[in-house]
Amino acid sequence: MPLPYPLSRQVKIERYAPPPDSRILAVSDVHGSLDYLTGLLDRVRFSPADTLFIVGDLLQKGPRSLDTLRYVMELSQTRRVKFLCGNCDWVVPLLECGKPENSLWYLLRFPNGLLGQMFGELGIPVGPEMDFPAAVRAARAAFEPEFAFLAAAPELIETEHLIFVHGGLPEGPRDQWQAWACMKNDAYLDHAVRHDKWQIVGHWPVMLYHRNLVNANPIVDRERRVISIDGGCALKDDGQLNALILPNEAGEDFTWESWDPFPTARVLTAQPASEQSYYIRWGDNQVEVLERGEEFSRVRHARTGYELEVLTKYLYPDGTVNDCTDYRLPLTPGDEVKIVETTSRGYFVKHKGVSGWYFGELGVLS
Ligand SMILES: [Mn+2]
Repeated sequence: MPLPYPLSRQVKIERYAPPPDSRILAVSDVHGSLDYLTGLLDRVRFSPADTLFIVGDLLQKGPRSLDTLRYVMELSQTRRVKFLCGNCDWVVPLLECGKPENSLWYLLRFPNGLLGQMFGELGIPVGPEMDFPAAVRAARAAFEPEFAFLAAAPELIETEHLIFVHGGLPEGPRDQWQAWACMKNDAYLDHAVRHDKWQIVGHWPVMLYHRNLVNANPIVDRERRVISIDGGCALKDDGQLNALILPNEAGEDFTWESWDPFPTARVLTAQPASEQSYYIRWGDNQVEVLERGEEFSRVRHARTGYELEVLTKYLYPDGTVNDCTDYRLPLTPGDEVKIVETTSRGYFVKHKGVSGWYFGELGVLS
């Protein structure tokens, strides 16, 4: 079925040449998590010599969309920041597509998103009875620079060696690439289109590509020349924001830095990896509760029959469960970990971007 306008609109492509000596950084899927973005930019010592690509989904789902947008707009005044739209940033085209009820539905589902925060600043109450078109008109008048910034952004930026696109490249010839298909291109690594240039994509949290453990680090697919960088910040409790660091010249010398807000600790006792484990993730998270406890419950994953213990607070009333794993991390004394959860049985931690359980002793880092 053909997509309705504006979803069918051809992708807006910007060609850009960073200065030859510039370090290239790529960040995606900030989703209104301003503290992750500022924390990460501090960590990579983001400077005027760098070029920062923001590969879409700057907004929505997280707590501070409007502040994050304003921060990036301000940063763009003094630094080289190249922002391209993801499906969650496409506020202007979706408002113009003639279906305000879709936008209202989205707003009611995510009242703390960009529009909700604009309405909040204007003192307009959000609810099913609101005059949505009038509220949008008021917001567009009051937040003219913000709307203009979003409307001006392309959905794809191309340099001599690199393509930055939120979801991925659609099949078919370039003049038929549709904007929406470039942004909302789910699970791209499962069907990625090979291109001469390296593609830097976000959109699909990278942990969803792994089966038995949770790994938030960028995935470099050298065969198809795609790097997927969405570390699940704002969407996953143990997520992180990744900054991919790329060479400006042709080359495959990629590194990355990550930021998350979790406290750091030092492993004191050794622990071997679990022999088997499973990762229950969003979209495939129906479970049967076998034994409900106050802190932990034993569940059976509906599709696979795999049984594991999960935190009871992760169980949802509709029979699904928050993302979780029973993976036990292989750790040796001296390893640095981030503490995501402290429980009576042990810790749920991250080690170098991989999440799992640790049942030994931790020393606090000063
Ligand atoms: Mn997205």
